[in-house]
Amino acid sequence: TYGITRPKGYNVSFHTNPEMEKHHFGQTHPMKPWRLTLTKSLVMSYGMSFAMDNYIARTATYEELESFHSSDYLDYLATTPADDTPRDDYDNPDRPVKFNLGGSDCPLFQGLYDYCSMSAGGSMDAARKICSKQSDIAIAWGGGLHHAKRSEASGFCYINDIVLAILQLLRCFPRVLYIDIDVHHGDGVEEAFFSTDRVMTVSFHKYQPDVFFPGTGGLDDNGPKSEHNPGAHHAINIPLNDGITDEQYEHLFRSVIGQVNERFRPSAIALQCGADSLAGDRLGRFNLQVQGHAACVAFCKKLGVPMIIFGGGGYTPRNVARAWAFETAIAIDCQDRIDPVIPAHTPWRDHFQHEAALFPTLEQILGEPRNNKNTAKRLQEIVAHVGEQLRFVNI
Ligand code: V1P
Ligand code: CA
Ligand code: ZN
Repeated sequence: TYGITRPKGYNVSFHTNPEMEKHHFGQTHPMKPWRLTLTKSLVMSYGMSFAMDNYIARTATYEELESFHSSDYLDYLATTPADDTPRDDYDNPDRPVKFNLGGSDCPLFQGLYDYCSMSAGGSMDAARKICSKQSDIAIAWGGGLHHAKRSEASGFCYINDIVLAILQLLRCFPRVLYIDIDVHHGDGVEEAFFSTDRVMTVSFHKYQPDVFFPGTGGLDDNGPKSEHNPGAHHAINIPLNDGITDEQYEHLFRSVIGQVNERFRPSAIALQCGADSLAGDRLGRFNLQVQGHAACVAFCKKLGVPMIIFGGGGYTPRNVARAWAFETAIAIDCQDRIDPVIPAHTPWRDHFQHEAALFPTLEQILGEPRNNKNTAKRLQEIVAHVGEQLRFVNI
């Protein structure tokens, strides 16, 4: 064993549902729910489970989903084909696309409604454990589906489990800070809390309108600026270019989140850890290593407020599992204890017999490095802009 023990003085809970991982978006679709199985197998093979409270996530009820989504949308989602429906019914290209369901990004697949309620159930369970103070950090890698809107699916996301979880947190905490390190803009969460000053959203993402999904989240987009809107200035966007490195990202993250923390004084944090910001991601464009990505988790943990950690994007499954396993280790404070060499006896090696030799350590990711198009000058401008926005924020 790796001698991993429970952290002293605080509790970490881990929320998963093995049924969720069995769902398929389709052969060519980049979202692979089995990356969750891979993550869990790596976490378990290190013995990290002994240091956490492990829960099988409930499926969220219709009423729970209704706390954010419209009943029109939920009804349509609920009547999508169950397991025994012939495939040609929902594979039919002439079927009208309603609520953005059924296109290539958000396909209708077998058991879709169950998949969504399990993802949401895990995140809501995590929020409840934080509210009841039974957990100081709650981990829901099956959540983090930040693009879903009240009545619309978007970018592989159908139910916005993050919004549902934050709504739970708002019952017990005055202010919630949402941080999103997925390579895409966290538009659904941002929009949901546009009109409240009790949630501040901060998304770091690649920004290139008309080229990179979803195309929103420019530096000046800080929420509707009406005098009567308490939520004005409570959306922070960090638009980035291709190829950002660990060093730049860590510096930026510390400066931005450090300032935000001082000004907004969150009573809880919701951290979306989309792993598509890692180097070598099939959809992403950044050059982050596991260290750079995980440094964000470590920094947030040090702020000392209760936190939910969500998954999100991540399209090179072996790298997703590496990052999320390492971030789980940070949550339970055993990152120095885990042997960086992937253990020989785990399903990990069976999955990647060939790659295992090429990717010997948990920390290191090999991916074709992308040209870094982020200048020091631009990053300084971004930090300065955040400072100016925060002057409008008073608690
Ligand atoms: O670019 C688009 C849409 C489709 N075009 C009409 C514009 N969609 C993206 C969606 C990315 C979603 C990211 C989700 C997350 O933030 C949270 C879970 O990570 C897209 C891309 C792309 N390269 O950006 N869809 C697909 N690729 C895609 C590829 C193959 C099959 C189906 C979808
Ligand atoms: Ca983001
Ligand atoms: Zn993403």
